Amino acid sequence: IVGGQPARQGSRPWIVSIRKKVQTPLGEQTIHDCGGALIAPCWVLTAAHCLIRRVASDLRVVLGEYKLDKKDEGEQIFDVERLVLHAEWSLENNNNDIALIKLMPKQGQCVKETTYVRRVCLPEAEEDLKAGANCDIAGWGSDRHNGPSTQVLQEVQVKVIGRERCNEPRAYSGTITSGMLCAGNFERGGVDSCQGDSGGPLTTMSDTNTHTVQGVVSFGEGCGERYKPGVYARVSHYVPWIKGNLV
Ligand code: 4AZ
Repeated sequence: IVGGQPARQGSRPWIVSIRKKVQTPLGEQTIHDCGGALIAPCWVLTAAHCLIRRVASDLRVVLGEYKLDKKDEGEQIFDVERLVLHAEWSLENNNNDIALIKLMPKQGQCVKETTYVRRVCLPEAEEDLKAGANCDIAGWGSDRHNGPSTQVLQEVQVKVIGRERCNEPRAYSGTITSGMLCAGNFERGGVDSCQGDSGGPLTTMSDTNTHTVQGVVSFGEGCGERYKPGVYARVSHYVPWIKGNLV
């Protein structure tokens, strides 16, 4: 996250750390790979590009995560049962960069909802966010292009940028589809997602404090540059796909 600040522990209980297992001389460890969002007790929403060259047994999901290098109070850790990538995801143009991870239940149950671990809501199908709408992004990604991951969960507010503007020649020049959403600060830059935030949620908050996942961190040119806002998979466009795959 570029231009952000540490989140308060427990303030984003739906965010997860998707971790890749690695063998070290000390035995098996895991390293943070991508973000995701808990949308049902056994299901995490993330980006398809996070799961390229991965199989379920390579991964572990940590919920209630706050400091990456610490065992935080309220953490819940799951192996992965199944990966579901959008069949029309394209690595060439980043279209349909959305996927689901099914957690492996323990004794017939996945997540136990607590103050540290909770679901986020899905939007209505094709619901549209207005340009200028305030959203939050959060993650453990770098705070600058090519920087390292951050240890403490970071968050920042960004504004939705209309598709027309995001498709201007000085921006993404016609490559932003109806399955994508741009957010950031178009003229100034400085607030953005970055490497390691991929797969994580862009959320909105309603007047009744209900949080809804409207975007999934997908791609961008650099991080925090003017005219090159972050691009997110537009979750409302994929609600039928998501609901149809939660089985
Ligand atoms: C990445 O490399 C990445 N500024 C993620 C998000 C953005 C850029 C790059 C958006 O995973």
